[in-house]
Amino acid sequence: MKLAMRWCGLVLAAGVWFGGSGTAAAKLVQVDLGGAWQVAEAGSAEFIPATVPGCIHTDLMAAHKLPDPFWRDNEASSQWVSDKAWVYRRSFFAAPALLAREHVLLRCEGLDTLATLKLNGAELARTDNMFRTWEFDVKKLLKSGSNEIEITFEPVLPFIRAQEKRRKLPTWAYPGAAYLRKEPCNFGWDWGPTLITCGIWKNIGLVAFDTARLDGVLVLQDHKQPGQVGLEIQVTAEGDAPAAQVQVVAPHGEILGTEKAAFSKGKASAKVMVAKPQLWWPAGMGKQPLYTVKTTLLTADNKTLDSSTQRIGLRTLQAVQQTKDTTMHFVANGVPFFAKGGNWIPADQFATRLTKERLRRYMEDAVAANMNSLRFWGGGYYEEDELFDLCDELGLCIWLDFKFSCTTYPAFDDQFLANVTAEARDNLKRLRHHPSIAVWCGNNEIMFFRDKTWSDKKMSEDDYYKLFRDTLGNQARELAPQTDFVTGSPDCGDVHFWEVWHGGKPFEVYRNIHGFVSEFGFQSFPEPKTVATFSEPADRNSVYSRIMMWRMRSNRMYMDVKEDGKIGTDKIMKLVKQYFRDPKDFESTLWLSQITQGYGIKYGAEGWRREMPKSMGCVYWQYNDTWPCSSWSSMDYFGRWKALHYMAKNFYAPVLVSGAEDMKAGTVDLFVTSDRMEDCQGRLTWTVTDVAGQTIKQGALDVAVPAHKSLKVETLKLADEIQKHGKNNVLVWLKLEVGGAAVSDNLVTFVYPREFNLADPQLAATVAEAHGAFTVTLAAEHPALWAWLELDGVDARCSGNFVHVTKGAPVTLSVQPAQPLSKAAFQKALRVRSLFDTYAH
Ligand code: BMA
Repeated sequence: MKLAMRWCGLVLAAGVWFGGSGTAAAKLVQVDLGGAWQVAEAGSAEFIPATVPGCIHTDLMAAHKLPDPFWRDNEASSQWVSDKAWVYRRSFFAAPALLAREHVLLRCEGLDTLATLKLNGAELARTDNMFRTWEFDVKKLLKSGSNEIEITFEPVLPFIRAQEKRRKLPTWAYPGAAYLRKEPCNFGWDWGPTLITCGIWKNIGLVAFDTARLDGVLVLQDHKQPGQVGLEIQVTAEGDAPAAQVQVVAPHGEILGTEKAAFSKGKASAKVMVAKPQLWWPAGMGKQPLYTVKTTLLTADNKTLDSSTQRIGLRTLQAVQQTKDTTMHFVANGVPFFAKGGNWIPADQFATRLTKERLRRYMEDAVAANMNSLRFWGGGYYEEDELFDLCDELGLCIWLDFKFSCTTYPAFDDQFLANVTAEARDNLKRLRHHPSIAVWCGNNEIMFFRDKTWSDKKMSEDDYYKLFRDTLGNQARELAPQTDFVTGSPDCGDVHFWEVWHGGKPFEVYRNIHGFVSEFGFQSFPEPKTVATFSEPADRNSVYSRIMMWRMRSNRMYMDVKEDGKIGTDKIMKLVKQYFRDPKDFESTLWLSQITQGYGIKYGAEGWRREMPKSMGCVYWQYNDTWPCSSWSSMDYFGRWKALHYMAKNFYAPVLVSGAEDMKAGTVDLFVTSDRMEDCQGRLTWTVTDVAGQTIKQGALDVAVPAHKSLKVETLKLADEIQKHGKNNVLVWLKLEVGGAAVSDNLVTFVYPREFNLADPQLAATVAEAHGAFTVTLAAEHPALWAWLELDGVDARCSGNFVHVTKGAPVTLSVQPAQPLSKAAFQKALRVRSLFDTYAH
């Protein structure tokens, strides 16, 4: 594995590329071989245009040979694609100067997955791991002038079936897939389709160099002395380089130090002291200044052989595992903090069509919802460099799983272990400098498949520890020694709590567990606009229509499983009706499922934040989607915020006001919870009304809000009011102001919302416009609960949504349409509704 890509191909004429002018004889050169390729089924002469990086499905779609697999049930009729072998090819030009270099390599940063490579007709190599960077010596095979490269991808199912025949691996996922180092959820998951890709999914090109090149740069930080950070930059090289030069540049461009170090046994080490360091902090705790480390490999007469650039953050960041005295928690620069976030899954089944812009928006939306952490879950692929760059810039702390999930693995096979070792080394070296990485984690949920010995359900603990704790752990400890490593999730004191969704229990059981909750979740349907992208109008008569249920994968991990989606749909509907009422129509069902999901996740999240430090993390399942579907996500495939995402913005607020109700005692304990770095003073106002909105009682108190603490500040005794008005007729409205500005509000009830006999709230919206930006003020005569707005036919992002409005307490939201709208068009498109509108009256 080499450092981050520095492709520098020059285009001369269509389809002809070369690099290396021959003048800077000693410097490493890279020639990009991405771009326009051709692809055909093996044995066919009918080549179609292909794009590299890319995959076979997107190439076939672009050539109109494959209808959109996301439309209705097209997934089923798309299966032929993965049953075939596909040949990718292109020609390219190699200049004599390039061939004159000492070493000329073909470098493939990602081949998905069983590939045979040919250069000018001769077989070069076979590969079997999509997560590795493969490099091959091609100096002898290359010709001066035109060359032909051809990569054939074999279908993977016959391979894994043959392996399974020899020895079956107990699994929750696709049978046999664990034999192949390929994105596990590509075979289907309980939220994603079975669309098995192949192709050149990352950069490909030639690398030519003389003498030596960089192999790795490890930056070690010493924070022990106050007021300074000592950096030790360890450079490793391949070949015989005399020296390395290292330069450290401050966030605003000032050069802090340039040091040269000689190599000894393939390693050079330079030290730079950073005085008055600007520390990198998680989002909400401070800024994210990024320093630059520039490393140059030098010849004896100071000519550059190779160079690389890395952005780092000065910080310590730990994942402290659970002990009998403390719960698992994160610590940044010595400050323990509550991790607030979600679980990230691949954001597209066809990963190569993700753009940097899409990734940026996903990460900005995490910060917009007051998150400071994300878990990059183990069933996907090692995420893009760009994604980590964004997390570095935004202060999102990453729990980074190695890509092993929900199945046993053939740890008894030494070849498999060697393959995995190379994969781990590639990805550790690629990613380890990112300040956002809080912890490397060996696997997702494989501890549940661990037993004394192998059986038809489990793998042996010896093999489990050999693979996850030792093989992966040893690589992590060697290559990223300052980042914590844990064997698995939940195998380090974190909690995956599935009693609600998979166990059929009510949301209240969230209050029975504590700790660092790294998975828990409840599903909802996507909103109408998203449903319309994959369905015909007739599919939208019920969430039990065949096409709606096609999108429900709980209990149906991959296509061949004979389950039509009814089990999962029933699970959503059961809690919708338990907490709310029967929605009156299809659209109301979609929205009410989202309100139910948000209601439940909020219930858990607030409880855990309230009891910090007993609980120190809430990372819900799941943040995003891989295609338009019903799922646990808070944001759908198109990035549309579900009700949960808007609610997360509130329940993850830096300073939270919340209430814990006790129905039996008729009390509400009021809490303020702070993730701020400084203490502050607040004013907490509470108002008790009936469901018609009439005030029964109110009060206010000044509260001290200490940094990183949660405090019970008051107990409201409402037994008399409950007695008089009825438990289903009492609402407790909370508002917290700091420095005169509202920072958090909340609503506490003593019964499930289904028991409220709501009056028509007469919800009304007033629109104001300034320079293309809109504000909408929602007002109501009676409580409008979970009031939300949307624009017909136009996407919009709101400052808040699914809010509670009542007489005398209007709510103003800013709304940014995705496309420019006149005020008249905005008003025409605007729709406002609340819980009341989802029921038949
Ligand atoms: C957990 C995750 C995923 C899965 C989710 C919902 O086990 O790790 O594998 O999608 O639950 O079942």
